[in-house]
Amino acid sequence: MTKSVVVAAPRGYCAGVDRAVVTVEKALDLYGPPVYVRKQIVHNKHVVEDLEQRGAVFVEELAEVPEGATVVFSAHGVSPAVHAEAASRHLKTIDATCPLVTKVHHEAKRFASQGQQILLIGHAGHEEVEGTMGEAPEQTILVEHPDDVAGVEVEDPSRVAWLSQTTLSVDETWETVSKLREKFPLLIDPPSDDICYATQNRQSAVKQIASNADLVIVVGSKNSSNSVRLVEVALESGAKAAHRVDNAGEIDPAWLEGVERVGVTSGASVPDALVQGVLDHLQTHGFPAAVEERLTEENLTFALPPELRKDLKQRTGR
Ligand code: 10G
Ligand code: SF4
Repeated sequence: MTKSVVVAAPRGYCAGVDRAVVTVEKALDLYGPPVYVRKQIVHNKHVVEDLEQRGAVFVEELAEVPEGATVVFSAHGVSPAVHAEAASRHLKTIDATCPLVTKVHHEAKRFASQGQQILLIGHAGHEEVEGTMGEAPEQTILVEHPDDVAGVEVEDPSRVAWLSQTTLSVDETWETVSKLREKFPLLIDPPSDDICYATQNRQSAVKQIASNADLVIVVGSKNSSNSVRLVEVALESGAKAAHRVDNAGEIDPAWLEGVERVGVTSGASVPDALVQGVLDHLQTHGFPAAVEERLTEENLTFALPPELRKDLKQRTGR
């Protein structure tokens, strides 16, 4: 049996996650602990635990933040109602919403101001969906799955547009959109893709390694939508088995029995050290060193939130 391990690239941190994590780190340096963060800054257990140890305090709602304190909004975005609540409680806010999520918020506002009804493709209860829906709650209908299209009722079929969460399955979203367009032929598209470059690249990269794999291991937390999608995409692309783990310690020895070809990747909120931990684990269990299969390069970076940059500049004089 010739064993092999292929690790996909791109994988791991996207530009929006990197910016959000650095935002909390810099805020801790600049203002000192505690720095409050509304919701998990990104959906990764290890990132959250690490920042907690450095003095970040994660809260579910703004009511838990003391009057006048500093609070960071997570990368997934918040609704205008949350901004208004923060202002009314005199909180100092730093908005770490990914600029690519903000772009979708702008699209929602623009469609709503044109009198369009918005069909938002996404998952109920996910923070990004709550934030985007909050831009035009009266005019937005959530569509979770292609099978839900049959039950969608709109006020005027000639005034409908669709938008989506940034971390969905590309293939399933196109299925939903084509069903929506069959039902509403005048459906308006967003000006550019809402599913972001990082989601698309990680799904395309896992497809490449999955078709030939007996097992695909996806590193990511269970509430990380994009990580969970990678497991589904791996299975749909031909992997014989695919599992998500938070870290190497969660690998079940039974998964490795009789397995020759292993693929490894990680979601957009996952530090690469955790992937390295999985590769090391495989090596100690009889597998060779991993070979990377890279689909494309990623060079995108985002500037830190302006409110933080302003304070950093005042501190450093630069
Ligand atoms: O995949 P989701 O949206 O659950 O988030 P994540 O924190 O695991 O990954 C980064 C993606 C975002 C911040 C959503 S734009
Ligand atoms: Fe931004 Fe995409 Fe990363 Fe979300 S997954 S934070 S939209 S780059």
